[in-house]
Amino acid sequence: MPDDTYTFDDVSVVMGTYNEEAAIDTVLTDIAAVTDDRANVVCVDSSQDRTPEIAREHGATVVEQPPQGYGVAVHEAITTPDRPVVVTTDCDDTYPMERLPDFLDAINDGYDVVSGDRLYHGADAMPDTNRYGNIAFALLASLLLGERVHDTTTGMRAYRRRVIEDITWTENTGLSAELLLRPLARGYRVRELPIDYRERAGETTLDPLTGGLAIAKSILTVGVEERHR
Ligand SMILES: Nc1nc2c(ncn2[C@@H]2O[C@H](COP(=O)(O)OP(=O)(O)OP(=O)(O)O)[C@@H](O)[C@H]2O)c(=O)[nH]1
Ligand SMILES: [Mg+2]
Repeated sequence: MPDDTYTFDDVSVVMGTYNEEAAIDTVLTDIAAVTDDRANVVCVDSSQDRTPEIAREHGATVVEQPPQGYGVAVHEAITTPDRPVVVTTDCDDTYPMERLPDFLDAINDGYDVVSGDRLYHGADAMPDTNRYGNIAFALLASLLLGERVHDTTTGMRAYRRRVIEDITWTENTGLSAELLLRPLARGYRVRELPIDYRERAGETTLDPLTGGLAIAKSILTVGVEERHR
């Protein structure tokens, strides 16, 4: 096997976890099963419930952090591992961990960022407001980038660690969009991979209106900044 072909020994799966007691056992069990227990797992945790204990029982690295929002947690999560491939996911059992091999294959095909596109298959499990919001975010981002993107706020992506290290990240709620837009604007090889999306296990902590406005602002800020670089 050539040196530049990665296996799950080269992969870290990382996530923010905020009171995900209802889902974390399933998510970490799925990751272990599909990666033959070879991916290392990092949870940046702000929970008051048993989430961090469950994560440790699964052998995950747990970094504790006061709750400061999605992007603060995920930024810590993506910059913690030292493995060459970093995969993000949410810890609410919405993303198909059985697709991890496809994400790794696309990295091995030469892509720098592989982004799970939930809207391709219709995202029936997504609340209507979120779905229409996500379609609007993708159109706005496509307009600013001059290139069609389909799902800017997906939580499931694989990155070559080099991309994460080469770029300065500024957004919080909008970090997911930023993690797609800046690499695209800078000419990294980015691929969107259609994925299924399931209904969330456990309660949401996100307010769709304030969250949505923050994401729209991030897309505008990042889009305009990248055009003027
Ligand atoms: N550590 C930490 N994790 C967070 C924080 N906010 C969100 N998360 C985690 O980040 C991931 C994404 O958050 P979600 O609540 O699923 O956000 P979403 O997918 O946009 O919305 P819903 O799934 O509809 O609730 C989940 O695993 C959360 O537990 C935070 O402030 N701190
Ligand atoms: Mg979620």
